[in-house]
Amino acid sequence: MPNTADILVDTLIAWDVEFVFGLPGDGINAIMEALRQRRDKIRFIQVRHEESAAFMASAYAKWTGKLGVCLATSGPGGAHFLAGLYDAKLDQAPVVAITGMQFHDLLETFTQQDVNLERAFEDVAHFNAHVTGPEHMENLASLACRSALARRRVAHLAVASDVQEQPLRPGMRSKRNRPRHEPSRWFEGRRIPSHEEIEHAVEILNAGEKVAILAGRGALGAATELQGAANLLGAPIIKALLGKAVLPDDHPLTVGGIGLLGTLPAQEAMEQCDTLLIVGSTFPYIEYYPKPGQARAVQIDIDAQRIGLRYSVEAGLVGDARDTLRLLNPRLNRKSDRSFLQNAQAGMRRWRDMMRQSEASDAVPLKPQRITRAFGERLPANAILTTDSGQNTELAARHIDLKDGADFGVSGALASMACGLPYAIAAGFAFPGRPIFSVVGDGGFAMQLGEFSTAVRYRLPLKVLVLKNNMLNQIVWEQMMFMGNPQFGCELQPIDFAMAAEAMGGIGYSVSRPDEIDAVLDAAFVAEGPVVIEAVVDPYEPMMPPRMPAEFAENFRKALPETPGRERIAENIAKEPLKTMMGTGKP
Ligand SMILES: Cc1ncc(C[n+]2csc(CCOP(=O)(O)OP(=O)(O)O)c2C)c(N)n1
Ligand SMILES: [Mg+2]
Repeated sequence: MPNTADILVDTLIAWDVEFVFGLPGDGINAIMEALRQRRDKIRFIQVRHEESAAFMASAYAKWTGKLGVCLATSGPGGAHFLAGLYDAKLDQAPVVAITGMQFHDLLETFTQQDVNLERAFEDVAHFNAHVTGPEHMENLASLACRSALARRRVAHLAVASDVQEQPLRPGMRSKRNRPRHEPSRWFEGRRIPSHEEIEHAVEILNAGEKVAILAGRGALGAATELQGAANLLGAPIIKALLGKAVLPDDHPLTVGGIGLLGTLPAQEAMEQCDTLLIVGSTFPYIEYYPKPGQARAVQIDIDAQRIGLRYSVEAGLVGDARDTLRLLNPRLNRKSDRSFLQNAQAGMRRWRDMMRQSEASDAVPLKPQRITRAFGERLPANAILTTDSGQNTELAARHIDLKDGADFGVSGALASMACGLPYAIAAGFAFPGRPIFSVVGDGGFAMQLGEFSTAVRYRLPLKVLVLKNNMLNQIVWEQMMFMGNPQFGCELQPIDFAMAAEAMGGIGYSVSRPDEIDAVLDAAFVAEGPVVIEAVVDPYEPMMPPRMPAEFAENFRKALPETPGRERIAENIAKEPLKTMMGTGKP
């Protein structure tokens, strides 16, 4: 007779789960055994930290649209999941998290590793259940899979370790629990908006004179339709960070990213538009949207709950982006006045020239823009790019041009440090054979440094650019700009990341001068297997929004006199592009 763990793993297999990211422990020994027995049908991917496993499950789900599954033992193992699971919750990724618990009759007795993970995950998990036996698992395993996929949220199953070993027993089933009443698949309906709502949206968009489009992750896969809408509406496409791969970065219809790590023409398009079409995005920074009342807005989102989340929209189109745009586009009139788009395109040319200036600097210490650009220029069209949370995110967003066919991923709404590497590793399983690249900060990379050995173990074609500024740099500028305070608590103890990579069986390079870049990258890009390229970069290179609000600029000046490295910072902000961003130069 199968036991609870067998039923769980068989159900995952029936639901087409190919990978389980996790780390063993005595709270999940029976599940590990069930996985071992089925290792030709489902792969257990061993991580070095359960947080990474949860990030990998989240990322895998985001990369593929399929279930991401992670497994951790009772107590500390499950507790380590939390950040990764919140990443899935906030970015709406379908994840099934499985945790062990103590023996069922010792729960809540302060026994070893007695953490009530069901209670601990109450907020992060949309579906959250404590499995009481094999008959119960028959129901809950499929329901967890279906819940995660249908709601695009985290489903959590906690199973006491002895319960995992219990076999299905005749006579133990309750009267009402008929066997085999759960299907092993889920049914996905296509969602399209009503005819009336489409007509309403058409009226708004056709009436607009300066239409901007904000496209996010929900627009992935709708590039053709998005371009169709933008062409008809004469509308520049602003890409929220998670929508970076929606269109190639040098596409004439896009003005790049928005927000602290965005571009000036994207910000100006938001500031000047009279109509906004949001496609598959809930980019969280409300202050970067048009002012309330400034623009009439239409939003397309698969999730009705998220329509109107950031901006008061008049027409809400609940549906898949591609299907909805296909209904919308034939009804849109082609705008004869193209000036709004043309101005945005001219602004984008100026912006890109300005970026190229900063990327051309011969300064030592190396400018992070220069090495990021050089790294990015070598990416093939089918590259997968991940980044972390920090100034490195801004550098990857602004200075790497993704081509048609690339994919991009990062912890979005959670914006968690230490996501870049697990996202990259998950890409290795989601897209076997494709080259993977990651731009991370020294702070975030150090948090889960040991996970690099997972990339080595599974021989993933991964190249990690570590921007070593020995600083939690984004926070330096936030403390200054947001608060008017000098940096405090942001310096990092330097780590030799090239040596660390070698110590883990990978390949490590270090670069600290512009004249070394080509040779180092040439070698790194032909090297097989996981590679770390440590770039020692200027710790005093500010991270700025495309245009400093007056309040930020004032705070910045207030904080500067007491900030370590103030002379170097002053030198840096006197140069482009920071001069323009500070409002002291012209783009
Ligand atoms: C887990 C986590 N802790 C703290 C933060 C706040 N935070 C955001 S960016 C950042 C600095 C990251 O430093 P590093 O990885 O070195 O990147 P850099 O900004 O220097 O490129 C911090 C501390 C966060 N986003 N996530
Ligand atoms: Mg750093």
